[in-house]
Amino acid sequence: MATKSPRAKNTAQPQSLDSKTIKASIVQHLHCTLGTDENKANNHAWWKATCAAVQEQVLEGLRKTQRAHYLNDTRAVHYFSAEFLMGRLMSNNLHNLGLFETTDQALKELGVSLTDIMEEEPDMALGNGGLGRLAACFIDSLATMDLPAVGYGLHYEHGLFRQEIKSGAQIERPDSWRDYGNPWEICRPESIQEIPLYGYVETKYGDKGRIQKEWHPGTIVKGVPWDIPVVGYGGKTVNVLRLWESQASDYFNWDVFNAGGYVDAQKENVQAETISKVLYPNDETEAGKELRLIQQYFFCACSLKDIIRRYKRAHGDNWERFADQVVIQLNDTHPAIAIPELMRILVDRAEMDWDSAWEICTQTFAYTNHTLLPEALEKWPARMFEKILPRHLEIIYEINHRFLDEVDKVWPNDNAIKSKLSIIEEGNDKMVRMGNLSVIGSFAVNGVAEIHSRLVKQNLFPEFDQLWPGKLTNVTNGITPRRWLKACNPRLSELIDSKIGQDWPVQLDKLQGLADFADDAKFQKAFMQIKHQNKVDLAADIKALTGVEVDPNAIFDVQIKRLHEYKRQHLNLLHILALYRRLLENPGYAMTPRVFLFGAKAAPGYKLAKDIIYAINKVADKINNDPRVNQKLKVVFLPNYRVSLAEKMIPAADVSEQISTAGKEASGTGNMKLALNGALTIGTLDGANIEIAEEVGDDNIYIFGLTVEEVQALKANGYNPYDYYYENKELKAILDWLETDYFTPGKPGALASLKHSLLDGGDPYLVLADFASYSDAHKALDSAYQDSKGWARKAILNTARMGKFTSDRSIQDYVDRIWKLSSCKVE
Ligand code: T68
Repeated sequence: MATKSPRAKNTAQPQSLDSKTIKASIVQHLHCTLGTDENKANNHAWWKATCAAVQEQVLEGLRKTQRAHYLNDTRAVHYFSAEFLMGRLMSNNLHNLGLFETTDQALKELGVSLTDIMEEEPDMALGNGGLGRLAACFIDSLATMDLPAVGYGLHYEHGLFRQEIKSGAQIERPDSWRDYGNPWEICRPESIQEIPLYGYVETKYGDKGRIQKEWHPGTIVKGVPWDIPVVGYGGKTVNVLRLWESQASDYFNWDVFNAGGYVDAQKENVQAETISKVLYPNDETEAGKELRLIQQYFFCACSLKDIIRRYKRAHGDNWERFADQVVIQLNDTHPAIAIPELMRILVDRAEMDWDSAWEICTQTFAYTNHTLLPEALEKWPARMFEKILPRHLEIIYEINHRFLDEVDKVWPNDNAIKSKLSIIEEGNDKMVRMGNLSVIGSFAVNGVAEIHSRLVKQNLFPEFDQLWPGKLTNVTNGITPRRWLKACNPRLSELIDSKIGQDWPVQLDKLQGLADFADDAKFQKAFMQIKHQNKVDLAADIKALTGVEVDPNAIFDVQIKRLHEYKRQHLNLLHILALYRRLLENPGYAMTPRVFLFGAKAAPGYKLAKDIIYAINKVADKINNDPRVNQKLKVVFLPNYRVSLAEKMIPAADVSEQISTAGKEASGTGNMKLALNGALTIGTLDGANIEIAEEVGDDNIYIFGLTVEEVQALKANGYNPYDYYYENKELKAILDWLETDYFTPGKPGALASLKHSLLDGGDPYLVLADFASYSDAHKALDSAYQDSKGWARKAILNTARMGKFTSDRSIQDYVDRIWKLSSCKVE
């Protein structure tokens, strides 16, 4: 059952501003900030003027918050993340300030639609997917719960690529979210940092034979901070997300220049401005990408300097209280370089002895793991480290050396264990294992859902768990209900308000109160009418975006997430093909009309992922234009899936596809967003699906497929996908279909790579093994939908029982188990 409500206390107190005041402020900004007037202004100008008016309120909150934190000398968490997938901020800020309705009214009086101008805002797409969006939900919760916190990351000039679909295939275009400025951010030149790179290390002998190391960098780059205020719900605490932009510094390359050979020595070095140019799409082999390592070091070094500057302002040069005041959460291993960087600052700059410095470090850092996939565990070539960060490599060797001495005490002379736990992977090309460095340098390590954390302990880091019992723990992910219900689904939010009051956005367990109405015919009707209305809205968007007409009376079945084999969008596609075949073979085949909706970006270098997108689009074209079936079946791939599109799709979903191979999806968070909005999950026992099933109950979710244990056993016994291919006639026919030119006229074999990956490729994610069970689950789901009252009850109970998955609960878990933070009220 749901856990106790977290300590979030704010209810959104509408601020004292009335619509007249807001109106005046918007018009004032239209005139004096934008230099235009009511007659000339287009939606973009109205959007900017409204942002400016809202930002005035935001900045007042920011000033008060910073003053309160300073006066109280609060312990704070510093969330280090290479990604913050913020999406749009206008609606969120208005809701959190309690100014949404008033602003809506003010704009109406000016003849302007708030909904329309909100569409002017580009998404801040500074993240790939779940990991980046989690960071964004977490900073919303931190502010809402009045917790002192700073988010630290990179101010990418280009976020995740914009996806276009041309003749069915994904094309990547640059994302230019800042072309016309970002009204929410503030540049802080007073806090610029200088960051060294490259060069060499000099060994010096100081007093009493003390060895001193001095890093002579080859170049220095400038880190310019941009602050994005993060407004908590209720509008009291306004924290900051500080993102670093790289610029060439005045000292750029001076040393090398003076030493001669300027041009030659610098040719292969990364230029300063390129560091924060672009976000790397994930799922690529990252080893070897020098710029990516520099990005990581650049934002960690800037952030640490910033933290230390703030600490010293209050505590001078006395480091004793550092770990009492500062906790740094590493969002995956991407910021793990912060560990040796803090060691360098303490040992080389503050001249602290190693043990004291290590004590501070290991009391400061905590690390969140987001994946078990071996290819996603970060490793960097040692020679790349040596070139870019020569002193850090030395420090890493020293950390490792001392650590392996400890290992030897527990497992004497056991070289196998040592080589497994070592930060350095030996071989022709030595590698630095960032996961091992993160575990060794942190005081806590967490996975992101129960099952994932168990697998982190049992399979990924079992010896570390033995070495430091209790260090490895779980914090199940969550999502902010402010964005993912209140703001994105206003109709449902209003209905909920009318039944259980207005506290649920900060006390999500209160949704349980809706369960009392799960069988109430009137409530069911209202709930399902809202779903229908949301589907009507989405259908209009689909028509506008793709030209495809879909019927809001059909089941809207949604799979939205990054494209990856382990997420198995191709399992969904195979099932769609099965339905298509069944309808062709038997026009009377009984099924509820269904619209399958996809949204997914593939990493540009991930060939099979792009082939799957192409296959979905080609199958969609065929089905949507086949009058024999298109009254019952439609397939739509919505291009450029992103936060703002998710906000439109999620409220309109009936069915949520969460179909990863068991053991592969660390948690998932889209699963939570969809269930919160009343979609029923069809899913495997993987990641947070397991906990969702526990909460909503077996009758209200469609679970299918192999369990983690069954996956392991099947693989251990030698999985042969051909067994399923020959066994299951329907499956064979579908796979063979992909080799013809039925979906790609004149181009036979254009979809064949899918079939090959599933047969000769060995089907690494057991798509064929789970197919029959998946198909059965869909049949059960379809017949359940026929019973409209039964379905309404299930949908309501999904919403009612999602309280556990508020990110406020996740943050409270971090506070209690890891951060040991206290809240600080801002008056
Ligand atoms: C996701 N990871 C997990 N990674 O896949 C998902 N990777 O199960 C989980 O719910 C979510 O994290 C939050 O915990 C990612 O999103 C990345 O985006 C990524 C980015 C760069 C490099 C590697």
